[in-house]
Amino acid sequence: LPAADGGFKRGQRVPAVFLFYNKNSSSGCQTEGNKKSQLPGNTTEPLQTTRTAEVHQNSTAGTLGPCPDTPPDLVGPLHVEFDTKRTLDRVREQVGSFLQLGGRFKPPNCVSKQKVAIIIPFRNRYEHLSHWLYYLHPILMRQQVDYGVYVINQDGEGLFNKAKLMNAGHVEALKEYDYDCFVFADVDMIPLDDQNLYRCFDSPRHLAVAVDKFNFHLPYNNLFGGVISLSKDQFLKVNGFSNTFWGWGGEDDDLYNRVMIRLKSISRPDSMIGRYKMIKHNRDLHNEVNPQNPYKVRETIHTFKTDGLNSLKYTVKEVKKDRLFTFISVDVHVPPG
Ligand code: UDH
Ligand code: MN
Repeated sequence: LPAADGGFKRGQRVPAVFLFYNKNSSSGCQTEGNKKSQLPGNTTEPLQTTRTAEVHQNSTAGTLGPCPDTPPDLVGPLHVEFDTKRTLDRVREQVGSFLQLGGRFKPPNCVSKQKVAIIIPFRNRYEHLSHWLYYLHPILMRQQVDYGVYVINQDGEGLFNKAKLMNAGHVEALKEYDYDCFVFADVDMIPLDDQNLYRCFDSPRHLAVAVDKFNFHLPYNNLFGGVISLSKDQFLKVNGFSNTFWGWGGEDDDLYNRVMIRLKSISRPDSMIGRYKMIKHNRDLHNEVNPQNPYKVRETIHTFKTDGLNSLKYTVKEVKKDRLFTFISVDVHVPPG
């Protein structure tokens, strides 16, 4: 892969145009960020990874130090609105010049501790994708992440399988770059605070803890969906997602079970920092609630060792490099009937 300079000159900072923030928000939010949530397994320490390889790579381009643990250009609460005139073309004009082809970015003046693949399960949601890219690229740049955005499209009209798309995204991203952290993000989930770091932690992390559609509260304590992060090692330890959840529901609870069985805990940001807007939408065609899925969630303990990354089968139909993202269309082998 080419050295990702992200269009910046060495020493240049993320442009001020990306530092927009919510003028209407109350200033009290910032201090909330220091409170630890009461959840078991909560940890605020980012995962430490060995980084000898990247140091050598980057040392040819000068003497870049490691990025600070707390990115200096974060602005806190964000103003988020879904302008209907926003299109991929416009977003490409607005943020494209800071990216390498395929939606890749590296901070220009420091070396990130983690290499993060953002995996978005997708079919026929281009309007949502425009909003996601418009908001997330600048946030991720301010967070000084070395990242790539992977839109994993389910080919065809068959029953949707979000979890299998996630597994395929993990495998395909690793073919391109030595990612050590995976953020699995629904295309309609937009964070409301850039202090919610898109990186990996000592425990698998649930980032979307306070979503507007649930009145900014966790609907149940074991919710582990919307936006989550797992290190490569954590994801391998749980054998990824199940491949067998067709239609809507349950795959996130099954992953939660896998994490609890194998890794014992999850982490979450504080509920002020972990705020999200979900873009309003109707239920998609061919992603109806599957009444069998809740029964499957009770069986995780018996199924996870043989149903997951080690049993994953899919066919790549197309790989396209957009400026803003890598689009990978996969046939997930929808069962007949
Ligand atoms: N997704 C797609 N295309 C689809 C289905 C799902 O891209 O056809 C992806 C997308 O990333 C989405 C995620 O899968 O964010 C989760 O699917 P979802 O947004 O349909 O799930 P959610 O729980 O909604 O948000 C369920 C239907 C709610 C209907 C509410 C009517 N008021
Ligand atoms: Mn949704």
